Amino acid sequence: PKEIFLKDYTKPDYYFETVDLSFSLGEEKTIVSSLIKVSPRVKGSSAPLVLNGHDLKLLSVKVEGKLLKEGDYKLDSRHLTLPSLPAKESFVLEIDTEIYPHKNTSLDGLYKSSGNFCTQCEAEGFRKITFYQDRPDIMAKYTCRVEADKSLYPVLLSNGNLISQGDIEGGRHFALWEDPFKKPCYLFALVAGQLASRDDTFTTRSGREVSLKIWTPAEDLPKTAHAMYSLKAAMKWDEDVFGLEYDLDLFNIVAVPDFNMGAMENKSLNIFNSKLVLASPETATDADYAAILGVIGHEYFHNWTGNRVTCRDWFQLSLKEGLTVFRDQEFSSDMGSRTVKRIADVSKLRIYQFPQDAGPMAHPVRPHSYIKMDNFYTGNIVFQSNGAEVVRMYKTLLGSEGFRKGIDLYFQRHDEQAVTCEDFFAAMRDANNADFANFLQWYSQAGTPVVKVASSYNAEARTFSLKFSQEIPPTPGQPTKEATFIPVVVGLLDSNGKDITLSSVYHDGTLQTISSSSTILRVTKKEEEFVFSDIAERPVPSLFRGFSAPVRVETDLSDDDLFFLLAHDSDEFNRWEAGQVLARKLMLNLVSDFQQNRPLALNPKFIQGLGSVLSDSTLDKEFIAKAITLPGEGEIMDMMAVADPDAVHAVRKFVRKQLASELKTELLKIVENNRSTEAYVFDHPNMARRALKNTALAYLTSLEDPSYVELALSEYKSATNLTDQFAALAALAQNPGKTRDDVLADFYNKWQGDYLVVNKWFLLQSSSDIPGNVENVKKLLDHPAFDLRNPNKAILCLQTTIIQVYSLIGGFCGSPVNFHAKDGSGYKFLGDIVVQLDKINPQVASRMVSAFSRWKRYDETRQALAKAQLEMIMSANGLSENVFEIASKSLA
Ligand code: HT7
Ligand code: ZN
Repeated sequence: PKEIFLKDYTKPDYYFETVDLSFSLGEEKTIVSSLIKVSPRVKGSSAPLVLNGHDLKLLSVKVEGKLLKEGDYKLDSRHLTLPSLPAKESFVLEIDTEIYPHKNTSLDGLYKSSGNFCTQCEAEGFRKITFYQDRPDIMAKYTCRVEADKSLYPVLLSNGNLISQGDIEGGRHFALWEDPFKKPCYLFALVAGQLASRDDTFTTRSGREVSLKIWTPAEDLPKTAHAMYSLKAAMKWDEDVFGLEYDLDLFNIVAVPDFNMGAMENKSLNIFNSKLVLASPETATDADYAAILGVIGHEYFHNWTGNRVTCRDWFQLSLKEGLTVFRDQEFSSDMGSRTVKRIADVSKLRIYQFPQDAGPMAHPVRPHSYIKMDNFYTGNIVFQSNGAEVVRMYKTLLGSEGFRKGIDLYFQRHDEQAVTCEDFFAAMRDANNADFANFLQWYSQAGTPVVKVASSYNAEARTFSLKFSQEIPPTPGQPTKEATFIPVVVGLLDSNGKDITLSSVYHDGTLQTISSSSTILRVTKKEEEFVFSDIAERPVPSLFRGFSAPVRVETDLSDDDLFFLLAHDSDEFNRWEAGQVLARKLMLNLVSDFQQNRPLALNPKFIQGLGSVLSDSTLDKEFIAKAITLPGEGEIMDMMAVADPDAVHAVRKFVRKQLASELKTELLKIVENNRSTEAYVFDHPNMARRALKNTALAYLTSLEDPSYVELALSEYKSATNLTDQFAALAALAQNPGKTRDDVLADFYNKWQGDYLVVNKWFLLQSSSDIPGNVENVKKLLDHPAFDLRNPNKAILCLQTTIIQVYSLIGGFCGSPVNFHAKDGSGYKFLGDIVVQLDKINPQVASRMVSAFSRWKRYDETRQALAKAQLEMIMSANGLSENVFEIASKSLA
């Protein structure tokens, strides 16, 4: 497979001005006709026109109405090349192709989902529809005529405005769509099927009435109310916060059960994985409701950040994704609790992004090369979290107003253009006359910077000094790194726990006056010192407030300092962070005790510290739930020289049980005081209440005390919504035994008709850390609701493969103790699945194979076992480029 490099970017030789597409959809085949107005970049160019095409049957090519004969063009398995073209300012190219959507299990290009046609073109799926210059800097105005059997496909949708529709002979009908805005082909979309819509309207601030439609099978319509609420909230928020208004009269969302990712921002026709649209209190949890809000917002926000202004090439992915993820994070913060959202986002960064940045797939925010672009869409539902952090740093440095000025200038300069990350940087800089020093390094260097901070207080001089040193570990292809620009938001606490009003800070020969309780230190060199003056007593520094830069921080703060911050910091994020740092330190020490067969004992101060957070009624309840949740096993393993899944698992379980046992009275009170019999409401106070109650319940149930098991069973039975019911189920499922088996069976019986709920049931079991879970997961593969091993059935019923694969296999890899079972059974299980799955869906298979990518972090036995699986995968026949890229880079 060919590697593509950013440094090789060249402008296209030909631009496409207009594209008229016509689809004749059929059960056995679909005919796609395209008519493109082409104009050479340089007048009189004699360059060949190279079009991408994959799995297409070429029917005919015409240039200026003249049919080309076989010798007039070159066709290989990936390209159609037209060597000689008219030396005119523009000419018309017409291409007819035949494709087979019903056989397309890759869910890339045009495929069928539950009998309906739908498309996914990002990143490079359009080339599976027709021959085209499939690159985002080809921006054209499109029309799309869709024709299909009327009874099978009564609804025909595409981008833009509906121009005309009508019946044609043979029981067929058509719809003609026109998109008035230029777009790259990855934003093209088509949907045809039996769908009903929930309709609403939104009036923009300039008075445009936009018709909003959410399309699903008719029986699911009642479950789209929250999605519609989310869409309207997002439209309003984008006007209020970014001054961005919707630009067409119609906005469609379609929910499909079969989708490789969360959703897709196609112009005016967003396509969603059903799990991110459908919600009712009985079938969706608070987490689902929150994800729907965030992802509906995310896709809508792309209308400006991604669609109106798009990427010049795929290396610039962060230009749209980093910015749009940042925007959806801000949206969700404004709709709920800012601190809690920040904690959740930073946790995700630590779980998904930091480990990736330390492994063989590490790449900068703007990668230098790729084999398969799809492999760069990593993370969970939301990827590019590092890119979002980079955008957040602009805002931290410029303040809200300065950031908004930068955004305004960006749109003023680049509307309807395909641009680069430098263009965004330049807009931010120019709009504010800002000095961003070496900030651009964030785009080009891979790896998570490690920042060490040493503090010292000089009582005589009344100064407090912070010395920073930064280092970015080597990553593949980048053995050495330059210093980068790290904004450090700092506050200093006095002995009462109050913020000291900072008056001035001395740095690099200059004294800067401040007069506020926190300030931003601009750390731009490998080593740098900042000295605060007029500090009356030794303060406790609160560093990187709000997680002001995506770095790993190592400080010289004592445990007492950290307990002090946990109890007093005015920055809530840093209160949580102090608890996490303490927990990580303490767990790492216990891991070493465990490895050396020393008895485990939990520091009583830690229990006390968490205990006081637990009973602090002034704190937000969801914040408390987060504060008493221990760092995950992956996070602890990430800090070890050789990751030891068994030790980390045993220690985390031990700490949880100790906490539960010592704090049981408070935990029980929390469960009892936070029940509600009221109807389900999705708002922050209610979600926070449920989160706290269910976290407490899980702690108590972990004790395996019959009275708490009874309590969890009664919570399970009396629950009036899925959030509470599923939380009680999960609490009970921690402990192997009959109660677990019975309650899991009961839940399946209740929900077997709802595949989204059944997928949660799969996920709960596959990600379970109960001993020997590999065997249970294998059994689940035989469950009637699971279909991976029958590709024919899979084609008919894709949802049972794709979503369930995520639930079952993805969940399994997320349970370190079972995936890394020392006998290699977890690795073998995944290896076999990857080879099988790669034939059905390479994008999903490559995401699964990434679970092996950090195999070198484990002991020799595990290394050998994982390596053997990677080698086995590499030797499989007909391996996809997607899996090849991950497996080969992992082995390198
Ligand atoms: N921009 C969208 C990315 C996406 C995608 C990428 C590769 C393969 C399949 C895909 N489905 C959607 C999604 C987003 O930004 O949320
Ligand atoms: Zn996106």
